[in-house]
Order: sequence, then C-alpha cells, then structure tokens
Amino acid sequence: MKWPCAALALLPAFKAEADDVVSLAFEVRGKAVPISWKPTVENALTAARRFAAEHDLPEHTLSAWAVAEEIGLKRAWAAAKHRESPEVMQMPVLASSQTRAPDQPTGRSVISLYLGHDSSIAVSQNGRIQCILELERLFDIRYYRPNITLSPDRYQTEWHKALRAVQRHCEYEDGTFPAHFNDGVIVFAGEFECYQLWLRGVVGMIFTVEQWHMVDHHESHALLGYYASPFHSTPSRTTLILSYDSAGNDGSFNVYLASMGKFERIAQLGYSLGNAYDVAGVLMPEVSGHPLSDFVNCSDPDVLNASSGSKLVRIGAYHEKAVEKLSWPGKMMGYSAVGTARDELRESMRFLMEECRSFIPGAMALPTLMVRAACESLEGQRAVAATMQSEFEHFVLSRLEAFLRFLGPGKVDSIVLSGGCALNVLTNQVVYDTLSSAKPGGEKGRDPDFFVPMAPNDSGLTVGGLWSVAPPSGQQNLQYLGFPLWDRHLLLELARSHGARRLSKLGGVEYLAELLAGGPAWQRHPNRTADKPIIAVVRGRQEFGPRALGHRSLLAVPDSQEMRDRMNRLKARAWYRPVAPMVAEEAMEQVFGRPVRSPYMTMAPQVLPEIQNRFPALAHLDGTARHQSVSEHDEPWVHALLMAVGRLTGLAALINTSFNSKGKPIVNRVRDCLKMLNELPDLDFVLIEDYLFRKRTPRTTRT
Ligand SMILES: *[C@@H]1O[C@H](CO)[C@@H](O)[C@H](O)[C@H]1NC(C)=O
Ligand SMILES: *[C@@H]1O[C@H](CO)[C@@H](O)[C@H](O)[C@H]1NC(C)=O
Ligand SMILES: *[C@@H]1O[C@H](CO)[C@@H](O)[C@H](O)[C@H]1NC(C)=O
Ligand SMILES: *[C@@H]1O[C@H](CO)[C@@H](O)[C@H](O)[C@H]1NC(C)=O
Ligand SMILES: *[C@@H]1O[C@H](CO)[C@@H](O)[C@H](O)[C@H]1NC(C)=O
Ligand SMILES: CC(=O)N[C@H]1CO[C@H](CO)[C@@H](O)[C@@H]1O
Repeated sequence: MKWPCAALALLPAFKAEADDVVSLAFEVRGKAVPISWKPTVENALTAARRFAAEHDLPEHTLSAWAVAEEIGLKRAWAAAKHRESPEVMQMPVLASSQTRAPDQPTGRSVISLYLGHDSSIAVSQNGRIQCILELERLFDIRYYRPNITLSPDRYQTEWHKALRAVQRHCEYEDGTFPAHFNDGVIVFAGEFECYQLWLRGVVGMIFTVEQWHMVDHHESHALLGYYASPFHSTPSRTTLILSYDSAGNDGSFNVYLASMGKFERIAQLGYSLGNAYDVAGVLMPEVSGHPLSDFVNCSDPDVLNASSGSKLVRIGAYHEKAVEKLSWPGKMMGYSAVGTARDELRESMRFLMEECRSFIPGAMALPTLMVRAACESLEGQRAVAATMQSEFEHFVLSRLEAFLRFLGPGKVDSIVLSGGCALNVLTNQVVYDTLSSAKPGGEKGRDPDFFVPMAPNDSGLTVGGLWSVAPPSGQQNLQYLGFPLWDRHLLLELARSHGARRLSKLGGVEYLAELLAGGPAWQRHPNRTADKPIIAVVRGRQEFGPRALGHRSLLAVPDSQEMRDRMNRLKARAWYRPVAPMVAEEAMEQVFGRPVRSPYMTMAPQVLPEIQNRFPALAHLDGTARHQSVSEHDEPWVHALLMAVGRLTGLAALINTSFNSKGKPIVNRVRDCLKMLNELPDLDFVLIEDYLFRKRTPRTTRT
C-alpha cells in the first residue's frame, strides 16, 4: 500500500510556526488586557510569567499557560472569560464558552469512530443507538487501538476488520444491517488530520457516508453523560456536566451547562487529575507490579532530605509503561482502602493535582515527600494511595461546590460526571452524599440530582460524539448494546458435544438460584469442590462499558470470605481488589439502609454492618460495595435471578465479576468460555444463553 501520510510524520518539526505573533486578550478584574509575543523569541510560559508579574496575578494561573503553549495557543483564547466568581477565577482557565444547540433528532443513520486507546465504533439509526463495538472485545487485547506507527498496512487491515464486524453483526432493530450513513463522526484524539482523512477512506471501502464531522473529546464525554442521563428529557432543567480525565493535549477538566436545548462549555481548566492519579501509581509496587527502583532512586539525597510539599523529583521509565499504566488508577482506588491517609502528605498531593500539567510531557516528576514516604515503607506506599484518593475526592468536591456557588443557589438541577475520572466510584459517592438531593437532609428540587453514565471513559466517546450530530430520541437503555457472541453459530453443536443442558427445561432462574445457593441441585452434583459454586453467565448482547452487568459475568453467593478468595483466585486478581455485588432494587435498603441506584456500578456506598457480617464477600476492605443495582426494568432476567436467590439466602444479591481471563477484555466467544470452564479450577458452570455447561470431570474429558 502506498502510505499517503508518511510526510506528515515530520509535522511536529514545523510546529513553532515561524514568525507568527500570538495575540490574546485576558479579562483581568473585569477588563480585557491584551498580551502578545513571538513564540520563536519567548515561550508561552515566559510570556505568561511576564504578564502575571505586570498584572499582579497569582502564580498558579501559570501552569495553564504552559499547557496553552502545547496546544498552539491560538484556539479559543479570545473567548476566555473569567466571569465574576473569585473562586472560579482562581482556577487556571484555559478557554471557555463554546456554545452549541443540538439539532433535533432526525431519521438519520450515523457512524462514529474513535482512534485513541479504547477505540470504538458506534452506530445509530433514527435517534437510537444500534450497537457499539469496543475494538478490545474484537481483538481480545485490553484498551485496544490499532497502532499506526507500527505498521500502516496492519492499521488499515485492523480497522477494516472492525468495520466488517459492524457490517455483519450490527443488526438494527428493524432486522437490517448497516450499509449507508448520512453522517460520519470522528472523535478527536489528537491525531493528524491526514489519518482521519485516510480512515474515512477505509470506512468508504465498506459503507457510504454522506458527510463527516469532527467532535471534541470532552464534548463527547459530556454529551454521553448528558444524553444517557434521565435529565435531558426535561429541557427546563439545568444540568452541570463535569468531564475530566487525563487527556493529552487539552484542558482535562471541563465544565458544561445544558439547559433549554442549549449545551455550553462554561470552563475548560488546565488540571489533569487523571494524570496526577496515574503517575502516583509508580510509588506502589503492589499496584504497578514493578519495583520502586524502576522509577525512583530512593538513595538520592533529594529524596532522603525532602521537606517541602512542592519540591519535585524526576521519575524514570513511566512513559515506557504506556499501555499497562492504564490499569493503575482502577487498582489504586481499590488499594487506597488498605492505607491510612497522612496529613503531612496532603500538600504534596494538592500540588501534584494542581500543577501536574506543567511538568508533562517533558520531565515526569513527583513531589519529593510522596516519594520519600513510598521509599520508607510499604505502609508509606499505602499511605500515599490513601492520601491521594482522599485529596482527589476533596479536589473534585471543592471545585464542584465552587461552580455551584458561582452559578447561584438552586440554579443547578442536576450534576453529571463523565470522562475517565468518573470511574472513580469513591469520588462519585462523595459527590452524591455531599451535594446531591440524596445526601442526608437533601431535598429534591433544591439539591441537584446526580448521574454517571455507563461508559464515562474513552470507550464511550463514540456514542457522545454521535449524539452531537444526531441527539437521541428519548431515553434508551445502552448498557447491553455491545455485540452478540462472535461465534454464536457454534453454540448448538458445542452444547450437544459437551452434554450441556437447557436451563429452561431444568427450571430456569429458580434452578440456577438453587445451584448458586448450594441447594439440593448443587448437593446432587457429583464432583463438588466447594460449598457453593461459581457460575459464569453469558447471555444476549455484551455490555457496553467497563462493567460486566450480568451478560458476561461470573456469579456467586457472597456469604463467605472463602468465596471472595475463590473469586479473586479465579480472576488472578490482587487481594486488595474490591468485590462488586449485584443487588436487586428491592434489597437496597437491606444492604445499605437507603436506596442508592447504580445500574452501571458507578457508586460505592457503605454496607450496613450486619450485612457485612452475614455476607462478608459482599463489601470491600473499607466496608463499601461497588454495587450494581438491578431493577426489573434494567434487566428482567438478572432481576428474577436475584429475587430467586433472595428467597433462598435471605438477600437478593450475588457477587459478580466480569467474565474474562487475566489481562484480557470481557469474553465474547463460546470457545473462550468453554476453554475457561476447562482450565479454571474454581469455575463450576457456564451458562451460555439457555445452555448450562458443567465442568467436565477428568473421566469424561476427551484427550
Ligand atoms: C506503536 O508502535 C510503535 C512502534 O513499534 C511503538 O513504539 C509504540 O509504543 C506503539 N504504540 C502503542 C500505543 O502501542
Ligand atoms: C542513587 O543515588 C545515589 C546517591 O546519589 C547514587 O550513589 C546511586 O548511584 C544512585 N543509583 C542509581 C541506580 O542511579
Ligand atoms: C538536607 O537539607 C539541609 C537543610 O536544607 C541541607 O543543609 C543539606 O545540605 C541537605 N542535605 C542533602 C544531602 O541534600
Ligand atoms: C475503559 O472502558 C473499557 C470498557 O468500556 C474498559 O475495557 C477499559 O479497560 C477502560 N479503559 C481504561 C483506561 O480504564
Ligand atoms: C473431581 O474433580 C477433580 C478435579 O478436577 C478430580 O481430580 C477428580 O478426579 C474428580 N472426581 C470425579 C469422581 O470425577
Ligand atoms: C468481585 C469482582 O470481581 N467484582 C467485579 C464485578 O464486575 C465489575 C465489572 O466487570 C468489576 O469491575 C468488579 O471488580
């Protein structure tokens, strides 16, 4: 293949566009003040310092300006408005005020693509999403993105393969398959325009697309959050949407307001909370899996002698872990429960979160005090995790509070959190418990309602991007819009050859519940190794988003510590990883003492002590549970199963874990399911659609 984009690899060399003079105006204390400079003579940071000194501005606005340098400084600045709030003014404003009024739903069909890590393709028709393909689920590699640098040929082949999967397996509600699209959307991932042009060509080999649109990264996160929430169906509501993550080249803390059909970015701040959180992972060998010495030199006199919260030491080898480090923040959040936060580390954490941008991407560095704590002991490493989590929560909460005050009491009817950082369920819970109408003493109508979408991280970008072109018509359940089993056609034959039995003939969910609860059906089982079995359930279309919500899940009754250990062993997961129960909506009061709706596992409320005692595998070490609340409306079959389990165990709850093997994405092949059933000693059954496969005893195993 002739590679048309090769020359563009040279682009960065031309980044500092020759003799351009950059001119901007900032509003300082209500007045527009101009600033201009030549990037070839003075860099943006120096210019920013000069400007700050001349106008007596606080130092910490500077980091945002360093970021501005990275993004070329041209865009959006003219519109930068600090507005009137002193608190909001103190945050480093990158750019703000971008207004768009979404079109009304139309009869259009749309395809949307995202090229960054966690690449995906989403398709909609008539304002309804028809399917979402996360490429990792097709290629069986977590966070998958086709890698253009590796081999342009392979890049093309892989995108082609993904698009073919959409063409063949994305069955529309009316029984047809996609062929033509009115609109194509690419969610911007910082790539060269040339790649996008070229990708359009690849799409064009399979589908016809009338017109293409580019959509901003954070706008896509925010639109997913807004339109997936119940709030958009009442246009008179004002919804505040925070999209935050660690996105590379832009402000990573974005605040939007949606009201009366208007969707507006009110601030884009230069914080990269995700980065701060990610980087801290290097200090915890139990999280990263690497010795501390890979990243820092604990005998460095600067480390030994640390005293100030803002002094930094360099860390090495971080960028080399480009892909695996994506798993650190999730682990670190669970790990934070094993440590105790230390006050003397707080200043360092705040400094890191506020200033993280200013030392990325050049020198990776961490505050020296944090490094020293980690060097000193395992307990110190755990304290870093706990303090980081605690400061992260505080940071998000205080910024949200500032925005709410700034907008005025009672002005915001609902809050939505989106972006990769919204996977931090502990922070979500703190916001819910402190700001929302569900807080103790909170009032509907006065305090905002709260929502986190099912795929707040990059895997959800294509849906948000798509909705910017064709907003949804009404409310749609999205959590099961992944793909059916890729090799579904093999199921019947494999069921026959494995002697699988039809669950519906055995008694349906009642039978499954009896097995799970260790009742007679399990007691009759010839080769029991445990008190109660672990059962994988694989039904219908795959989940969209990071959580297995009962369509690709491993299920068990959480009434013993042993069960948690078996689950973690089965998944080869670190001992400190949290468990996640599925709880029937009816049982939430019983478990938490209050209803905390969380159909996509986005919250982490405290479990009541008596339930922790009776069902020890249900709560995490800190007593919280990352639960999935299941109502009949969310998933009728899973709900019926939970209710049946509740009749036998006294609690309509099961622990779930996603059905995947170590380091792999959630399964989507019959063959892989059966392979795991054979290989994993702790897995007792797999239910695939209506077929219940039992682990084969050695006697019946063919060799
Ligand atoms: C893509 O491939 C290049 C060249 O082999 C490699 O250096 C880079 O790390 C890869 N990127 C990703 C995201 O895997
Ligand atoms: C770590 O720092 C000490 C003290 O500066 C130095 O002697 C040692 O060589 C360093 N170790 C490494 C691996 O760089
Ligand atoms: C440690 O800090 C003290 C006080 O700031 C300073 O005098 C001393 O030189 C430092 N030692 C090292 C090894 O940097
Ligand atoms: C993002 O979500 C997808 C599922 O939608 C998950 O597989 C992936 O691991 C997540 N990525 C990160 C970086 O957390
Ligand atoms: C039961 O399973 C275990 C482990 O797979 C095996 O060692 C044992 O022989 C089996 N017993 C029977 C009666 O199949
Ligand atoms: C115990 C356990 O593994 N819980 C898991 C439940 O499923 C979600 C989504 O797959 C996981 O994130 C939890 O860790």
